[in-house]
Amino acid sequence: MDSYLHLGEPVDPDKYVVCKYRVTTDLPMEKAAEAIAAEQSTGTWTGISTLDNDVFTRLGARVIDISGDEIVVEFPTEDFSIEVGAVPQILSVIAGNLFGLGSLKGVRLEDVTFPKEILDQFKGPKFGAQGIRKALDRPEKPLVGTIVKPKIGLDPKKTAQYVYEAGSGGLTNSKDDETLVDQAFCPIEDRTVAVAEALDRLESEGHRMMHAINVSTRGDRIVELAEKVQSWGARELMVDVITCGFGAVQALAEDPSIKVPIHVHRTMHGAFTKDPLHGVAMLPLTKLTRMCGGDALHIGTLGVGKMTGSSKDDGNLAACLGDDVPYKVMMPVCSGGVYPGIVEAIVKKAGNDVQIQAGGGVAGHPEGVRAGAMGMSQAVDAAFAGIPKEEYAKTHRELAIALEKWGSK
Ligand code: CAP
Ligand code: MG
Repeated sequence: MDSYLHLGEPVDPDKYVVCKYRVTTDLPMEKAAEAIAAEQSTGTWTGISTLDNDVFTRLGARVIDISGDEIVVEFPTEDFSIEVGAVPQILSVIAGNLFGLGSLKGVRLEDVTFPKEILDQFKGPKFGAQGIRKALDRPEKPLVGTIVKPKIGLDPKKTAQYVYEAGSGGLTNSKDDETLVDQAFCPIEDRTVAVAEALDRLESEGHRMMHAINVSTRGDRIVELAEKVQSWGARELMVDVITCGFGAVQALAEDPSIKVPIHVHRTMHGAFTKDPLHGVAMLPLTKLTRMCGGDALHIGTLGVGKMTGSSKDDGNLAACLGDDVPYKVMMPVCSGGVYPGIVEAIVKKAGNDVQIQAGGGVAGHPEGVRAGAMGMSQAVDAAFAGIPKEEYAKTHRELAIALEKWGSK
């Protein structure tokens, strides 16, 4: 039997799923790379009599490159399900057993690229960034949003009041927090109806806004819940992709009865994205979320906000916006410890095709939610116009108060 090592051969992204892994091991790197290629394709820990040469050659993973602690492994498309868009099976090949291999101290999936044959199995976002912008009548400026805070505890009426104040302060988006779905203190039906009324009221006053209702629930119920939430007036849905699974995003995006965009949260991702030497980087997750139909996805604050780990730009922005895949653009969402003083820094890094949102940075404003929303909106307006925030704050007091309270970067 040949080896899984094909070092120096050209990578063939048209025929193979190409993965980049970072490996920490006491083994020689070739041995470690072979162990990964074997475990994830045709092999196991020992030679086996049932593996013939034909299967090995056709389906065996191929280690194409080893540079320092980074290895490139390509998997033949034939290793993947013929079932269209089968993410669980894809993940068990590219990000499965290898993480538990005792011979490796650490292994991290850094990136993956899929050949056209697999990309074409997926539909991508139904609305995408452009669809969201169109619904909000906001063609160019960054979207600016909030997460209703406290995370849990407000009743439907208070939630709707928060949304109304946020909208009257100029925000284009708001959303449930990831831990709020359908608790007794804030039933999802009552919340959705109350928020819909607040959004209608804002619209009658000339301001368009979306609020994403969190429908994260059991796999067998999520589409049904989303349909109900939509019938109660939701203009956007939210789903926690890691806890619900990529199939949940796909089920919502591909269901013809769902006619509103899907905001994708990534709660729990830190469990495997945060360690630089072990786990899965955000980038593969971003690519898969766009493939599965997320219209907007949290990508962190590019090293500026409160969350650590993969919050610096490690390709996620490009994976949301790039035209190298046959899908609509997915709106990148910068969230986590955002306040007006860091908006300029985020826009400088991310550009204008972004949704910037703040929970504490709105609800924590000394003059309340409406003023907090005004502070955030003013910060975005200043960044969009290229006017330094300190300059803009001279004529915009809500921004000035926010800068005084939280400072800036
Ligand atoms: C932001 C947030 C989001 C984080 C998650 C929160 O609130 O609602 O869940 O953005 O970060 O609860 O922290 P604040 P990430 O604005 O009050 O920080 O998307 O990076 O995982
Ligand atoms: Mg949150």
